Amino acid sequence: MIPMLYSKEVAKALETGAPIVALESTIITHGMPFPQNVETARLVEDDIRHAGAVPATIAVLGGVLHIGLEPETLDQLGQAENVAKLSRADMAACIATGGNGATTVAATMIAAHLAGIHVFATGGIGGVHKGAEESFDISADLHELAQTPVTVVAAGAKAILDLPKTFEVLETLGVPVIAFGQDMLPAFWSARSDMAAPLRMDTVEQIAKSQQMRTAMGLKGGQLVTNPIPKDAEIPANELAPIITQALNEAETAGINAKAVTPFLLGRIFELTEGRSLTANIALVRNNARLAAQIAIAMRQEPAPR
Ligand code: PSU
Ligand code: MN
Repeated sequence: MIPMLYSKEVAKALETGAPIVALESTIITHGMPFPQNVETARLVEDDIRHAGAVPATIAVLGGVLHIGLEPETLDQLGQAENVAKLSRADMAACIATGGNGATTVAATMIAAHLAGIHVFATGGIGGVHKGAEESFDISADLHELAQTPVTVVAAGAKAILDLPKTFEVLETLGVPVIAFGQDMLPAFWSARSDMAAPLRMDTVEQIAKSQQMRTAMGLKGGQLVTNPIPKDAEIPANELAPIITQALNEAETAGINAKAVTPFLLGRIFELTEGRSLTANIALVRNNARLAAQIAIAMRQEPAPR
C-alpha cells in the first residue's frame, strides 16, 4: 500500500470527475527563493481554479505522498529546509523511509498517474545539460515522458540546457513535442527559439484527443506541450545568452554537479538578471497553469477514442 493523502478539494474533484491539474513542488523548494516561491505557488493554484479546474500540488511529507496540499502545508513547504529533490530513482525510498521530498517533473508525473490525473503544469522540464557528452547529465524527466501517460505543459526545456540535444533525445524516446499556437519551439524565458517544433497545435481539444489516441493505441508515455511565455514577460535570448554562459562557467569552477546543477544555475541567473529571470519564470508558470486547466477540461469532455 502506498501511503497517499488527498487534499479536500482534490478528493472531491476525484469523486465528481472534475478536471484536475497536477503541480510539482521542486519549483517551490529548489526553483525559486522564499517568499516568491510560496506566493507563486498560491497564484498558480488560483489561476487553475479561476480557469475551472482543481490544482493538485504534489509532495512527499513524512513519508506520505500528498496529492494536493492544504494552504498551511504549502506555506510550511516553502520555508522547509532539508527537503530532498525527488525523481524516479529516489521517490519510493523517500516514502518508505518517512522522508520529506519535493517532486520534480518525473516524480510529479508518477504521482499524478497513480492518482488518475492526466495533466500537469510546470515551468520548464529538465533535459540534456550542456557538456552532457562529458558529464552524462540528462534529466530523468525525458525518460518519464516516454513512459508515463501524463500531458505536461511547460515553456519548453529550461534555456540553461542544450536545447537541440534535449529535443533530439525526446524524438528518440518517442515523445510528442507540441508547440502551442506557433511553429517554433519556445525557449523558457524567451517565446521563440530558432528550432522548428515537431508538432504544432492550436486548440486544447487537439491536445486532449492526441493523448487519448496514444492511450487507445497502446502507446506508452505522455506528451510535452510547449507553451510560449507571454510576449510582454519574455527576456530576449540574446540578452540572456552571456548570463547563462557566466552561470555555467561558475558552476563548473565551483564543481557543482548532479541534482545541484539546475538549482545553482537558476539561482545565479536570478542574481545576475537582478530578479528579472524570476519575474519571467512566474509569468510563464502561470501561463502554463491556465493552458493546462483548459486541456484538463477538454480531456474530460472528449470521450476516449475507439
Ligand atoms: N521548472 C521551473 N523551475 C524548476 C524546475 C522546473 O521553472 O526548478 C525543476 C523541475 O522539477 C525539473 C527539475 O524536473 O527542475 C529538473 O532538474 P534536473 O535538471 O536535475 O533533472
Ligand atoms: Mn541532472
